[in-house]
Amino acid sequence: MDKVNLQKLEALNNQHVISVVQEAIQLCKPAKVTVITDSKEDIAYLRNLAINNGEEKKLKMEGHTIHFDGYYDQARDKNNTRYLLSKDVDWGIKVNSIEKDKGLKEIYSYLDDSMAGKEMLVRFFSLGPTNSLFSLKALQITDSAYVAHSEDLLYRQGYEEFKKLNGSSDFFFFLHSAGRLENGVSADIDKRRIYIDLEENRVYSVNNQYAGNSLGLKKLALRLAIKKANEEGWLAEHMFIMGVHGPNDRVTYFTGAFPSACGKTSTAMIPGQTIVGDDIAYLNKINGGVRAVNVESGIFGIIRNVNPQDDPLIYQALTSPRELIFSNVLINDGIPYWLGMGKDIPNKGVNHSEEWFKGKKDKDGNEIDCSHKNARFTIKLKALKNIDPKADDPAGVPIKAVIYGGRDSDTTVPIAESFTWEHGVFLGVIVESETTSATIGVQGVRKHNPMANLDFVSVPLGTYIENHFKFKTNLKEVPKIYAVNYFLKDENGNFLTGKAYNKLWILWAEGRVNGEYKTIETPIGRIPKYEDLKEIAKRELKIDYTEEEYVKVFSIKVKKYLEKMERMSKIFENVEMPAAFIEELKAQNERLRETRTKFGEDTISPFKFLDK
Ligand code: GTP
Ligand code: SPV
Ligand code: MN
Repeated sequence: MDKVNLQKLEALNNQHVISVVQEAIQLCKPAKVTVITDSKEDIAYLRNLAINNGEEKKLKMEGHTIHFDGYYDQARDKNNTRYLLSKDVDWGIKVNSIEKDKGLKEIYSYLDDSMAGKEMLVRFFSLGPTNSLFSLKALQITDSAYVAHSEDLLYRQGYEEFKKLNGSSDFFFFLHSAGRLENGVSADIDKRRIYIDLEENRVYSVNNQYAGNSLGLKKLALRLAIKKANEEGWLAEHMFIMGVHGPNDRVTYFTGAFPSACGKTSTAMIPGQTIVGDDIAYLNKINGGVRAVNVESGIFGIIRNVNPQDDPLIYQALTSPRELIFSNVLINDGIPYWLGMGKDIPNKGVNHSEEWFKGKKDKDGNEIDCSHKNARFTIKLKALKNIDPKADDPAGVPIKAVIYGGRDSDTTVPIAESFTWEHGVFLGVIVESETTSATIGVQGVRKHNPMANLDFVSVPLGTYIENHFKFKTNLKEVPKIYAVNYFLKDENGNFLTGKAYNKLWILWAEGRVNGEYKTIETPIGRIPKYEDLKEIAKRELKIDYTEEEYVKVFSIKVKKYLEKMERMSKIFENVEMPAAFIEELKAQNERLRETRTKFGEDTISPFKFLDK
């Protein structure tokens, strides 16, 4: 490290920072080390480096670049993401782990020399707004200028924040190397590893580039944060935060957890609302109320189906000059194209499979789409016109409602309100989702995904859930909890509710939180009355919402729900869960059984519950 860079490190007055950087240098043996501060010059250096080393290429439009991840590095690699644990643990969920000494030895061997001939970048960030009680500090070391640049768009700068540590070791540390590159992408995918050391608050990641694997601050930091939150009594969640805009300029803040690729960004972007964040939130109790901050300050969003009709604001941001990274889309003549963009797609170009032409097949004989289904864009939140004015508020925003959503084609209603906080936590625990392209593996398989956070849970599941139940303690105002489902399908496999309808459900919930609308009590929770949805649909969507549509999706599929409860009973049979959960499961089961006996039907129209 040269003198200038060393001075930048020393200015932080933190021996812990100096030693982890030194250790990383000894291990990875870079040709050069560059410390990036919060200065404009340092950030600009990084941006140019990504272009100069070929990790990003300039596109026609000013500020736009394209980055490709390897063909087999297009999503989170759950199999090779492991906790380093000194002893076997039973967390009540499948824990992907490796014995610590063995794991460290393995990953050190892959990191050894990994930066030979390359430049090591040292970056400091704040997870959450700066100057905030909510926020955590994170140190990222990487040899990928794309990773460092992405984090610059997605997180708040933290070099100055690190000075406030006063020499303490209270920060997360992420060491990443893309490993050996071929044509600009990680070549040794078979040696891709992401190893998490919960005791040291560190993550090592090697031989990968896809952001979910490489960017320490995203899902790797979430895993570390969940453990910390559990110990300290707050929540670290896979959640969006949004301002929902009701009548008379009323703004009510919601937070919502959906599994990957199941609707966080699309909910936070519902027309007429304002976005605080779309992926990761920290929730704390302050003065008897729940407040939340967006851990991030940008969006690493799914680009598929972003088009002028469905996502006008994102589309506008993606098609005007600004700093923006496209990943894994098709490039033809310096212009990006992707699935579902609502434009004719050229039949050749360059994409994540390198030179691409329509009909091209991969090694396994599968036809390669023009862009990957999990292709994404990276922008700052402030690129969006609907950014909420409080998006950077160090005190967070006051949360009045929490939403849990899955991807369920045949059982759960579009929206239901929980009877109590405990019932709401229960609804979060029983979220199921059909798998998507955001993780490597078969798609469309129904998987249990408690709080949409299963992939990132880093403590025993029972402890994690208990922390949610306990969160209510000392709250003067308890947020309402909703379970939503945008993905019901008809007999022919077509979605029953279009994306536009999501606005109905959310605005109904906003009304409920503010004391409006009566509900229909069903065994699975309180659902909207037809006339209220009809009124909101008329007012907000200018459509006539028909009774037929309503009955189709809000009928309670008692048989299907009972099957779901059976799946849950099985899953939790041998898991140590909080008593409150076991009670809720029992009560929900009983309510469903009684309902089936009373009505003698598998599917019950919502109107029938009115006559009760
Ligand atoms: P991550 O960034 O992976 O955490 O995902 P996310 O939860 O933010 O997912 P996002 O909102 O980007 O949605 C993912 C995909 O689901 C997109 O391709 C959307 O088009 C689709 N989608 C979102 N909302 C709806 C909906 O209401 N109905 C249908 N049919 N598809 C939807
Ligand atoms: C997700 O998979 O939930 C994402 C994308 O938001 S990534 O953070 O890259 O995993
Ligand atoms: Mn996510």
